[in-house]
Amino acid sequence: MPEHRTLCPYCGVGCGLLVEVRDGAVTRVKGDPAHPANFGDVCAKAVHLPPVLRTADRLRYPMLRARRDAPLARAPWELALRHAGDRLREIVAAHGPDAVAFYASGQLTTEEYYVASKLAKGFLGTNNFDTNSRLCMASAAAGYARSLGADGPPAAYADFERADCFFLIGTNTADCHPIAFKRIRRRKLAAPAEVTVLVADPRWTETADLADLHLPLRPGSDVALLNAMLHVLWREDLLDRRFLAARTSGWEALRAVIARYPPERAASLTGLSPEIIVAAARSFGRARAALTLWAMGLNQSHAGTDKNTAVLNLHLATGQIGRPGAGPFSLTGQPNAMGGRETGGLAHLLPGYRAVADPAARAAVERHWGLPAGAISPRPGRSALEIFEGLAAGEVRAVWIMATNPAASMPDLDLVEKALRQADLVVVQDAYHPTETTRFADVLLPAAQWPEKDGVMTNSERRLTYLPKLVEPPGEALPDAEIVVRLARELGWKDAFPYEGAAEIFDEFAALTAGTPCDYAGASHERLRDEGPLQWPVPAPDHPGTARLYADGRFPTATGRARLVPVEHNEPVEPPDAAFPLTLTTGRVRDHWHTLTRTGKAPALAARTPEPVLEVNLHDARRAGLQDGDFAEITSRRGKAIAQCRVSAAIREGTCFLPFHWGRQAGFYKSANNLTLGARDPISQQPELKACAVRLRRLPEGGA
Ligand SMILES: Nc1nc2c(c(=O)[nH]1)N[C@H]1C(S)=C(S)[C@@H](COP(=O)(O)OP(=O)(O)OC[C@H]3O[C@@H](n4cnc5c(=O)[nH]c(N)nc54)[C@H](O)[C@@H]3O)O[C@H]1N2
Ligand SMILES: Nc1nc2c(c(=O)[nH]1)N[C@H]1C(S)=C(S)[C@@H](COP(=O)(O)OP(=O)(O)OC[C@H]3O[C@@H](n4cnc5c(=O)[nH]c(N)nc54)[C@H](O)[C@@H]3O)O[C@H]1N2
Ligand code: SF4
Ligand SMILES: [Mo]
Repeated sequence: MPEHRTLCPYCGVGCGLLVEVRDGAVTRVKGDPAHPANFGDVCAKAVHLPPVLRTADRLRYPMLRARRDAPLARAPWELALRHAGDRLREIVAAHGPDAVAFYASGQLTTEEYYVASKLAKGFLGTNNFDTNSRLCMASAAAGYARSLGADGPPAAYADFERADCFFLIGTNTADCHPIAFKRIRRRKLAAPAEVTVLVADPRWTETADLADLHLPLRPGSDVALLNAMLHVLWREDLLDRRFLAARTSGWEALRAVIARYPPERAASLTGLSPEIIVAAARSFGRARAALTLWAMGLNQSHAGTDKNTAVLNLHLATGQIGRPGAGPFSLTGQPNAMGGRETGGLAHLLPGYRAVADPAARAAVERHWGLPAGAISPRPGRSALEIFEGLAAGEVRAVWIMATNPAASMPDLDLVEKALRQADLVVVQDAYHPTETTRFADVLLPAAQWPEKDGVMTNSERRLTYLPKLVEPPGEALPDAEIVVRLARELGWKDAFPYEGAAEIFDEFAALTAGTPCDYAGASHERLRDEGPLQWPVPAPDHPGTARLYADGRFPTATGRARLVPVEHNEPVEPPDAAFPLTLTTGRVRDHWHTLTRTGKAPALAARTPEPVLEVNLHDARRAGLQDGDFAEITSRRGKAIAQCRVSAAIREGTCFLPFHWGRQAGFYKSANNLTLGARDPISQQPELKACAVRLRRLPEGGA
């Protein structure tokens, strides 16, 4: 059987896959030994893709309802798109373009993102185009731009084999980026005395199992820990003075702040001992090459950008950047959240890491799109939560949702449902129906999913991989890019959306990245297919790509120096109190992906983790009268959830953990996002999904 090379559609590790297709269906998935992300390895989610691709709940035809109280009925494509187009035109005419918003996803291909954002920002004239990356990588993107001058993770997976200190903070790498973790573990086990692994997580996880030091800090206290580590390195003269002097600015102001974070003070803020903070700092400071990896434990916080900044301060002050084995390295969540950032898939961005607020950037993009000067609005659009708040308040009238399930994945689901009920028009493009979100659609459009369409995605290490179309989509489903292009033509912009296929869209976008930090003008579908995956920047067709950024010590700031930015510890927005004495943190399990539309239907995966489980510390459990295996009602200021308890010492006292995979469709009270809150970071606008106050009650009451 011939095997086809492609990319895994799940996490941002971006593993290459070999896919066997028989009679028009995917029959087997394994790792691609030639792909530099995984060299043939693969995790269970990818292996169990075949049974989830052609389920009975695949959405096969467009569906439509002209009245909210009518059921969705099958409609031809022409009618569905004409209806959506007419309604959009009416809403724009009556309320202006900012009454329309798009909410897209890190699971779209680069081409899909690009055309959708071109339609919204260039042609409909609204920057209300945001994505679920706002819940995911927004704080990392903001942190890199603030400190280094541009977004973009500087390091490469090849650094896993060269680092001698791994600092894993706010990442459960073993469960969430399993193949990256496998490489780290291999490095550690090959040289256990030489390589140290530090893990900072309020929970003991599979990741922490590899650690020399596990730092079970209080949720939200990362800045205190990171500042104190820098304090120790400063006090013990473990900084890179040459790098500091030649390559950075702002040391004096930063020193003044970290001077106030001795380990003893940080100990009281983090709940860790001063000794473990000192030990972690020394391991980091004495390493030849230190690599910090992080994900949602830092980003999903009202202080997410500051947490990122504190990591970058640590690396800049020690010169641990731009060298083999060294660097700050955010782990991207979704397979193409990176491509989203590159194509301007956030409400304040334009393609090529350009900013909406920058007049020169707007002018460059307007020229590329053949638009008159001033066509792109100078106002950044609404971020994800602001879109839904705007819908609930009647300020936004229409929302177009693509490849994301906000009625399960956003904080405070009551508000999200209210927003969707209140909207004049909800259009949803999904591969499955029903989902928590498709239930609210006025127009429901069937999307082709992996591997039913072609396109490009960028993984965590800036590597572009081409994904070919391997099978036909079911029924009348279409690639997301084609749906958007058809809509654009329906709205009258035929000439600006002339594409015959994804390759042309890619070329138009790649040309627009020329001269930007994420320059991949030298890439094309053909080159990626023939030569294999490439790491940007790759500015010319004969350029080999770039393993690591900032190897020359120059940063894309006005001065060429990286900026040290002092940041302070900041308590979670909703600290525990007498009524809600515990901090709930939420996240993932190894065998499920997000809102279960795919992994929930793989029998082997679903059987391993059929239900959400609440992790509770044994002291907290005793106070709540809970024993291992009991069912608990979890209450926050916004709602309730119910889950069976796993009582242990693996999670720090005062903290409990609930996975968020189960939405209300799986059972109203299984949803962690009944509880979470919409408070967010003032810079990145990323919500605080990792900390809200809750109380627990044993069910049934009194143990009957
Ligand atoms: N199996 C699986 N893998 C996935 C996904 C999936 O759904 N399932 N999704 C992908 C996506 S989109 C993403 S964004 C990534 C997410 O990858 P991760 O961020 O690794 O996953 P999470 O479980 O959300 O959170 C990671 C850890 O943060 C810890 N944490 C909570 N609060 C804090 C804090 O204040 N400080 C610190 N230091 N740690 C804290 C939690 O205890 C948790 O173990 O995973 C990707 N990979
Ligand atoms: N409490 C809590 N909430 C969280 C998080 C957390 O840690 N805690 N993490 C947040 C993070 S980091 C993320 S990334 C989000 C993820 O949240 P979502 O993006 O809402 O989760 P998914 O289930 O991946 O949703 C993807 C949707 O797209 C559909 N789909 C799949 N392929 C295609 C395609 O090719 N085209 C189209 N049109 N549709 C397709 C799927 O069926 C599914 O409905 O959740 C966030 N929410
Ligand atoms: S580690 Fe991520 S990219 Fe690699 S096979 Fe698993 S889910 Fe796919
Ligand atoms: Mo994510």
